[in-house]
Amino acid sequence: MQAFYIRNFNIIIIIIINLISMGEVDQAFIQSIEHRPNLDTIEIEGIPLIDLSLSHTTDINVLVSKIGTACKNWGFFQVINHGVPLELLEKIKVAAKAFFDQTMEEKRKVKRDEVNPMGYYESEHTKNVRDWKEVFDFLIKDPSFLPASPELEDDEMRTLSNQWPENPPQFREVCQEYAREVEKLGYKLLELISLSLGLPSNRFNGYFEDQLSRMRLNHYPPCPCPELALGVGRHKDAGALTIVAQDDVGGLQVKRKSDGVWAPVKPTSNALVINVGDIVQVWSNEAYESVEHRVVVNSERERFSIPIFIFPSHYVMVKPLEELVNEGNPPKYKPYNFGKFNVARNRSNYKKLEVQNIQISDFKII
Ligand SMILES: O=C(O)CCC(=O)C(=O)O
Repeated sequence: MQAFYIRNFNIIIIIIINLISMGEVDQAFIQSIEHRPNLDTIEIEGIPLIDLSLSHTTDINVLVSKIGTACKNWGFFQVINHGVPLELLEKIKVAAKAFFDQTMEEKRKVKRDEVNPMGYYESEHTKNVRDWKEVFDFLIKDPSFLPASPELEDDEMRTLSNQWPENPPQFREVCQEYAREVEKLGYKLLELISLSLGLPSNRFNGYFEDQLSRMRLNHYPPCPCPELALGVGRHKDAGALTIVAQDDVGGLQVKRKSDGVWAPVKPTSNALVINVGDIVQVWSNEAYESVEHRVVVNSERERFSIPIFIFPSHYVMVKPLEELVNEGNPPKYKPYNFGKFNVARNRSNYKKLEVQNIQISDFKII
């Protein structure tokens, strides 16, 4: 009986603390109960760490097989000896901090909006809940071209171009140099993924001639109610591949395929985090899956992360690859135009929609 009272007392205290925190924080940040994070520290082994260096003792087939297994079992892995110079990795983290440390007035000089979605933004929504973060986005290929609207019958295109801040000094140069190096890694990984599917290494090359890839700097400030909000809400990445540099704070979590448990991606010195996106899921006809992930925040330390999203050209029709489908394994997705998909998907970044935004499951053949 006493235990019953103590348990209920604890629950009431937690509810009161949550209500006080909710009072401090805009309701737009509050996740619905089923999506709130459990902040207990959990140690989970599993997300593979793959060494990309090919010494004379390592057979390329061993590497390809490790990549294939990681894509199949997790959709996520980390890589070391990836070829991105470590000093550059350090420089980009310093540049990110220097940018976000500026005043709001300074950052808003390069504020993005629905018309020009490249630049600084502090009120992005994921799955219609506001994220506890601020971001700076830029295109790898500048300018890039995108459909003007998601409507299929509308042929109008629009031009996207980057906005660069005057400060901090060298910010643009460091961002662009880092992006160039990570882009090379991205294509190398796509080659390994292609080989792991039994395809020629250059199978995906033609899809990226007018790539819409972009890089993002994420800053997650300390949050007074980390049990109620998320740095980025649960989502899957719409592109082919994502490559993330993270600092040592931790917070990225992956929904483990085997049991749906949220598994932390442990910060690992000098490593980059890789995840396959929706496009690889469709190309591979679900041999590989784009896995849901999210970012939890904490009340003490700010966190920085730097993803590069590898996106194909706007005119690419994404569909299961012919070589990977047959009578026994028919296509699981209807073809869709990447540019139109991307435009539709980005609509929910700016405002809370009443319904879930477009997902690749909308193209699934049942
Ligand atoms: O912060 C991270 O580690 C990942 C960020 C992420 O998932 C995103 O920006 O879409």
